[in-house]
Amino acid sequence: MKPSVLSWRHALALCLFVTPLLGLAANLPFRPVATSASGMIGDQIAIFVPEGLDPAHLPHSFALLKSPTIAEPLTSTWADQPSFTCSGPEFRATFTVNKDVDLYGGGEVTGPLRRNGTLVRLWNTDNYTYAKDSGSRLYQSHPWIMGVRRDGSSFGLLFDSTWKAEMTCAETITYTTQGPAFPVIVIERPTPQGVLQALADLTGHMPLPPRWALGYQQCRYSYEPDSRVREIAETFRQKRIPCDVIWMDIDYMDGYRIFTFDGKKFPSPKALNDDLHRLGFKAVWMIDPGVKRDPGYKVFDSGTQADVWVKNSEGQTFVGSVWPGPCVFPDFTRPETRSWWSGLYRDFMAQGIDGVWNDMNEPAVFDTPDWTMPEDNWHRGGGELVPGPHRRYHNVYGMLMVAATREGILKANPDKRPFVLTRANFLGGQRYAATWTGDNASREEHIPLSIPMSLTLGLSGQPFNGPDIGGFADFAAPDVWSRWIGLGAFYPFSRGHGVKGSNDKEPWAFGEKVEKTARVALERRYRLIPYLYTVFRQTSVTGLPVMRPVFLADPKDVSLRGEDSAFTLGPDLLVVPRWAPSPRLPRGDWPEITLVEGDLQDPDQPSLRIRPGSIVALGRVVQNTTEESLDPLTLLVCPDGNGRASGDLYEDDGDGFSYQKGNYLLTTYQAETKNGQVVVTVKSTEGQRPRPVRKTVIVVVGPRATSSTESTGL
Ligand code: NBV
Repeated sequence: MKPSVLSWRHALALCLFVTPLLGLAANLPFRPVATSASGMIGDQIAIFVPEGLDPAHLPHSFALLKSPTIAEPLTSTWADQPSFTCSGPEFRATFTVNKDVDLYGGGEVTGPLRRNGTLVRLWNTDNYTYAKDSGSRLYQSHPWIMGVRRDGSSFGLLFDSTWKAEMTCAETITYTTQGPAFPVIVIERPTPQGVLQALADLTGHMPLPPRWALGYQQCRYSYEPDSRVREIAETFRQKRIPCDVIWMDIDYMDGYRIFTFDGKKFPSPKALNDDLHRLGFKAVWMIDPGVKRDPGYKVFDSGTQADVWVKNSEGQTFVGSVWPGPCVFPDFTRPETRSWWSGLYRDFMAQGIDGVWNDMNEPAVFDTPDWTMPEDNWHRGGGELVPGPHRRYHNVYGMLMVAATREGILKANPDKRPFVLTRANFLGGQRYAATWTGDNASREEHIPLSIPMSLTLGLSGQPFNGPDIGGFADFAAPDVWSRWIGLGAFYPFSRGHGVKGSNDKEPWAFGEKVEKTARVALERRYRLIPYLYTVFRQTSVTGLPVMRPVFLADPKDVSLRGEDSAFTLGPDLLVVPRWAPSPRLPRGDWPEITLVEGDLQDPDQPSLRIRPGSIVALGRVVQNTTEESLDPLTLLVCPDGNGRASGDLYEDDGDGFSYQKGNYLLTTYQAETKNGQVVVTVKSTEGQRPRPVRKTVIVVVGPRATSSTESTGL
C-alpha cells in the first residue's frame, strides 16, 4: 500500500519541477511591485497591500467575513512579510520561509499532509479519479497555507484572490495569479491551533449541522426507481446496520431537469420521503447548476424572464452541455440570480426533502476544451461584486451557488438547520456547505490518500468533509471496500457512494464477512455520536478541525509533523489504521479502547485510543441518530498520571435553533482518584436545558485495566 502512496507523492513533487506554471508568463521576468500599505487588522494579524490597490477600498473578499481595515501600523518586530512581483497579466506574492518550517493547507489536495515541495493549481476542476494534471487541481480552491516552526509557533498566509492561480510550497512559497494585484494576510500565533482559530474568525465558522448529518449515509449514482430506494432503506433496518440518510442522485429528475421529478420512476417524492422518515431516514436530493435550455420548462422560463444566465464574451447567453444536453447557467454573481435560485427551493423542500446536494458546480461543462465554461464568459455582478470574466469568478462559482442554496432551504424550513453538500467551493465556504472529495476510485491506494485529503481540508477551514467511502469510480473489491468502511466510520462526513455501472457498494453487497465489518464499523460510529456531536459543536465555536493531524496533539514534537495515516478525532480519540506503516503517535500512553464486540479482532477496524486525562461520552448503539441513545450514558474515563481526567458532553435538540436561545446542556465532567477509586462529578454546566434523568455507566480505562461502575445524576 505505502509504495503506491509514495508514487503519488513523487509524481506531485516531480510535477512541481517539470510543469511550467499554468502556462502563465512564458518565461517573462517578474518585476518588483512595491508594498504600498501594510498594518495590523487584528491581534497579530497583518495585511500587506501591493501598489495598485487602495487599502481603503479593497476588492470584495470572498474568503473574509468582513473587509479588513488597518487599525494600527505594523508592529515594529513583525518579521513575516511577503513581497510582490508581476509579469504581464500575472501577479505574484512570494514569501520566504526557513527550511525547517513544516507547511500545511492548500485545501482539497492529493498527496501528503506536509505540503513542502508541492504545487497546487487553484482552478476548480471536475477531476474524475484525480487523474487530470496528477490531481494538482481538484474541485475546490483554498488560497491558504499554514506554517509550523520547530518550536510549534505558527503562521498563516491568506492570498486574497479568486483568480486562476498556482501555489508552490517550498522554501519560497509563491502564489501566482492570472489576475490583478491582491492583498496578503499574515496571521502569527504561538501555536497552530491559534492560527486555525484566527482563520475561522476571519473566514467564518462552520454552522452547527443537524445531528443526523453526523450519521452514516448511503448514496449511489443512482438509486432508481423509488422502489429501489425503499429496498435499500428497508435492508439497512432488517440487517440492523445503522444509517441516517439515503441520497437521491440525478436520475430522479425528469430528463435531468433540475427541480423536477421523473413521473414514472419517482411519481411521488413526498410519499417516498415520508416512507424514509417513517423508517428513521433523512433524504438528500441532488441539484446541479446547469439548467436545460428548454422553452416551456419552468426553471428555464423563469430564469430567462429574470435574466439570470451567464453570458459569453459577445454578450449572448452562454450555452454548454451537461447531463440534460444544452444548458444555460445561473450567473450567481448577481444578487437577483441568487434570490431567484433561493426561491426555487420552496416547493422542492416541501416534498419532505431534508438536505440538498449541489454537484457539478465548478461548473463542469462537457463540450469545452477544459471541461468548464470559457474563461472569457461574462459575469455581470451587482451589489459588492464588480462585473468580470469567468477567469475571475470561476473559483467562487460553487461557493456563490451554495450560499444561495443554503439561504433558500433556510427560508423554506426556517426551523431546521440547513444541510448542503457541495463539490466545488472556496476558502470560507464552510459557512454554507459541507463537502466531499469528489470522484475518487475504489482503489487500494485511494484509502490512505483520503486521510491527508480530509486532514488538509480541516486545516484549511473546512472541517465537515470526507471522501466517498468504498470509492466512487471502478469496481470495488471486497477487501478494499471492507478496509475502507472500517476507516470510514471516522471521517467527519461518512457516506458510501458508487458510480453507475460499477458493482453494488452497500454494506451487504460483498458477503457476510464484509457485512459484519461494516456493522461493527458503523456501530462504533454510532456509539461515538455524543462525543462527535460535542466535537462538532466545539468546532463550530472554535474553528478547530474535527479530524486532526496528530501533530496538533503536541505541536512541539517535530516527529509528528509528517504523520498522515493516524489522526485524532477531536482532542481525545486517536485513530490508528491497523495497516498504517509505523505510525508516529503522540507521546503518552493512549490506551486502546473497545466500543462494540468484535472491534479489536477485525484488522479492518482501526485501533482506537483514548487520551490520558480525558473523559469521552458514548451512547448506546442505535440505528439512527434520532433514537434516544443516552440512557445509559457511558463515560469513558482515562485518568492521567495524577489520577485526573475531564471532558465535555454537548446536548441539544439535534436540529433547529433553540440551542441559540439557551436550549442546550454543555456538561464538563471531571474525575479524581481517591483511595484508588475514580470518582466522576459534574464540574460545570452551561445552557438551560435540564439534565435528563438517566443512568450513567462509568468505564475507567487505563494502560493495564478497565473497570466499570454505575451512577445516576450525571
Ligand atoms: O450525479 C452523478 C455523479 C455523482 O454521483 C458524483 O458524486 C459526482 O461527483 N456526478 C459526479 C456526475 C457524474 C460523474 C461520472
